[in-house]
Amino acid sequence: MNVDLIMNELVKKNPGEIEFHQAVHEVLESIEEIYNENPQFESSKIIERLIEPDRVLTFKVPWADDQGRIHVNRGFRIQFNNAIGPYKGGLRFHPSVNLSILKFLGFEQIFKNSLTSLPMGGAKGGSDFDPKGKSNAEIMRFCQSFMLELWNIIGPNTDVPAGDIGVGGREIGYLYGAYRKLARENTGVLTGKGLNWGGSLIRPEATGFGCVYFAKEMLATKGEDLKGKKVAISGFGNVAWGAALKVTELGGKVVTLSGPDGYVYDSEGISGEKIDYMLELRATNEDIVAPYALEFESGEFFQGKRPWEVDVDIALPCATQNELEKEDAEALVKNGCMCVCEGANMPCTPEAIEVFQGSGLLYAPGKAANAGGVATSGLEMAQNSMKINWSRAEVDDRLHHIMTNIHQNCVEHGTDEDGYIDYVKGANIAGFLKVANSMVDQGLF
Ligand code: NDP
Ligand code: 2IT
Repeated sequence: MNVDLIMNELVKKNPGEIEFHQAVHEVLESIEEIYNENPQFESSKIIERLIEPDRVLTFKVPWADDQGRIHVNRGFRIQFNNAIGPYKGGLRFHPSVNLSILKFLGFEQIFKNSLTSLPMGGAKGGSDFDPKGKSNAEIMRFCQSFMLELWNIIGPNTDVPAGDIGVGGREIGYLYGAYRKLARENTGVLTGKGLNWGGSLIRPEATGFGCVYFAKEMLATKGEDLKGKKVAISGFGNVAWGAALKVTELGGKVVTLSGPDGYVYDSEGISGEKIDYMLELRATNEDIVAPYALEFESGEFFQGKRPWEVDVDIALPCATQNELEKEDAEALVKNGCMCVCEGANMPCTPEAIEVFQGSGLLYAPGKAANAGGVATSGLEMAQNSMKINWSRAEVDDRLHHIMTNIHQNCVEHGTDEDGYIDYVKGANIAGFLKVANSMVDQGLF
């Protein structure tokens, strides 16, 4: 494989899709060596087949607002690869959603799902619908219209969507209700469902919990743990919330959260009712964190700024892609940060990652560190298939075990000669090998 040649071809074929190019480039660089050592990959043209999605569906989503005005959004589902299991991946509702963003997310999902050790292929979907300022009734009508197109191509053994930015428990509920009506069946077709209708305990917390379990393993390689550590978290959504809960439980102190409007610094730590307040903020559909500083005296709001300028031991970017750039990375390193563990998908730019790895700091990419969300989705699917519910402790134990296992896999495939653990390389190689070998075994499709 020649990385430059493949990238040139990819850029030519998918012009302007910069996030997709970025995600593919990172994987190619990591797997180049192992790919070239295994001639069956080249003769089966595995990489060329992996970077082209199996299929892309785009569709119209018309809906009426509370005043009766009609709007039209675009819906997407990208079924990227199902070599190791049914297509699986979240739905994102955000005005920035386009083909490039969903292709980067769908591509990453292939490797992430492979790392979980559960049988799940890679997919992603969503819409450029903006939930900001919408009423519950509007969100419901939008979800119903979205599902009117989607239901036909998903199913418990074909494609199982879940949440992502802008899609949480409420949206999964409306989507599931519409699916059940259209398909005339009640099956485990979505994950992140409510507990009363097929959901799994721990799924809401899973991405954040998993990310912190992963950070704990990273710290242990240096003989460290979370106790007494100051932690910067970005975002205030589902992932940020779960991470804040687990950091606090393990004795760390969360000092920031953030939104598109800026960040909040709380020197006393964001714990207890302050973490519960994050759910309230998210449920307002207003998409701002500034009210935190009005609600809690110890909170200070920094408009238009990012939390990476704060002096912390650990950084958990949990908001969105490319939210931590080179200058942010330099600031974190300068302040003595020892560990950066990605809760979001691709939140650090390639230049920021270079700074982290160059400084020898512990850095883990989202496809390994945030895999706990989709892993617990896989556990929800398993429970749905068996028609039983596991206890909170059972799901949490399994999640913990899966994250430890992913960490071990990264160490095995990513440890450099000088002992530095390159988690990017480790995650990409381990995730890739299982999928690539499965594709070779199953012939040309
Ligand atoms: P949520 O919608 O619950 O929360 C995301 C929050 O981050 C939103 O409030 C969003 O606001 C905010 N945000 C977006 N951009 C920025 C920014 N530039 N600065 C600060 N805040 C921002 O989504 P999730 O918590 O589910 O997802 C967060 C990240 O985690 C995403 O990258 C997602 O792909 C990833 N992820 C999610 C998983 C899950 O199970 N939910 C699993 C694995 C990864 P706004 O809408 O205005 O942008
Ligand atoms: O990015 C992700 O892994 C998710 N949004 C979760 C996907 C899932 O199917 O649970």
